[in-house]
Amino acid sequence: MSLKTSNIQALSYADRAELPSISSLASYLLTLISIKRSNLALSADVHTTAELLELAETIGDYICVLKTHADIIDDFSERTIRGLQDVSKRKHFLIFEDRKFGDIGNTLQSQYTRGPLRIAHWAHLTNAHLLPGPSIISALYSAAQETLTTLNQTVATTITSGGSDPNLLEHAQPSIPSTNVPLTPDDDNEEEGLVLRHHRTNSFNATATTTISQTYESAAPPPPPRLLKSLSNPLSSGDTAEDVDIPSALAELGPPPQARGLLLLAQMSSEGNLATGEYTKACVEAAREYKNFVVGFICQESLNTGKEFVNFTPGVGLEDEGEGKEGKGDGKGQVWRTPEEVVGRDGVDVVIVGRGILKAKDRVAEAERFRRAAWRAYEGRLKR
Ligand code: S5P
Repeated sequence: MSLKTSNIQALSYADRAELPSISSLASYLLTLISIKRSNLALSADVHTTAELLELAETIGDYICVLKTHADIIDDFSERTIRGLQDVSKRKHFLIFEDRKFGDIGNTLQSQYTRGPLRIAHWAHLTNAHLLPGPSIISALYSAAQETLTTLNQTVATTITSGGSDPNLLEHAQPSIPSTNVPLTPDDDNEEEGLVLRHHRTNSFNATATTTISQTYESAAPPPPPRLLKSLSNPLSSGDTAEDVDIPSALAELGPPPQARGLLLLAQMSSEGNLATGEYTKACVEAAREYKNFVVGFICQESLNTGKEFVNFTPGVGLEDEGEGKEGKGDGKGQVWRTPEEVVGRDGVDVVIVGRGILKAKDRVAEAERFRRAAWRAYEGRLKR
């Protein structure tokens, strides 16, 4: 049985964003893609925070997703996280940490939420192999839910002093900040989203209230239907991003929903990989069980049996590009195909491009070339 579906080719991204069974994050992403007219994800495989943030800043307008490998950034820190979040809000793209989880549930929950990377705190999307079994999905999901709850929790502490000594409150003060709230090293930095307030009075019955709230993302409603309607026929408004009023549409769309999403590595781009056949089918089956969390797949062809999953494909290059490429591979197992092959012919949704852009002399111009090529391939598919 082929996993491909033929009718997926006929539905626009905006139409799919409205499917009743789609997850809020997948719906948001498909709408974002439609507005920016970009089905391009940048694989920002660089080694410093400065380079990562510069890439995000300069390429951000051309992409729908920025993919990171946080563990290859030499100086990864809270500054990296905050910088990325700031650019992703201003430039409107989702952040995808390419962690490729593959351990047992108990271990990966810690890997997802703890340590210097704390991925669940900042990455809208991450990915996993299904090798350990479907419990990998439920374990990541519950860790994501817990993290979101903690990130957005508001702590209000009221202390009533019964004594006459006004210093009592001073003594009580240090116990106010709750230790189970994930305070960041710069926890007094209001601009970055954490608000910490102490209201004190010196009166006999003193009340101290500490409010701690995170403003990483607000709970956004689903994309407005009117917006989706105006986007649902992408062929009517030309193929350049300049043809649509992107800033107003993005303002209308608002921030991403308060959610985390998972991509299952159902197929891989590297030569001789074992993610094929029954394994790929098992990934699709597992995804169907967790539609509220699994946003889609890392794959090489459309696995979109229900149309609500978003297919991401790495291993993409432009035919005419020479620099950094050795034929159609990198000599280390990677195989590159063109946007026309993967989007136009094989029906995937988003192309993931790393070195094709990173090794170019003019990265911005190259990102725009990839964006156009991938968007044209999508439009061509819709017309067929
Ligand atoms: O099968 C895969 C899955 C992934 S996520 N093949 C891949 O190449 N990737 C990732 O996509 C890989 O880790 C790298 O970050 C990116 C491809 O980079 P490029 O430089 O070859 O475009």
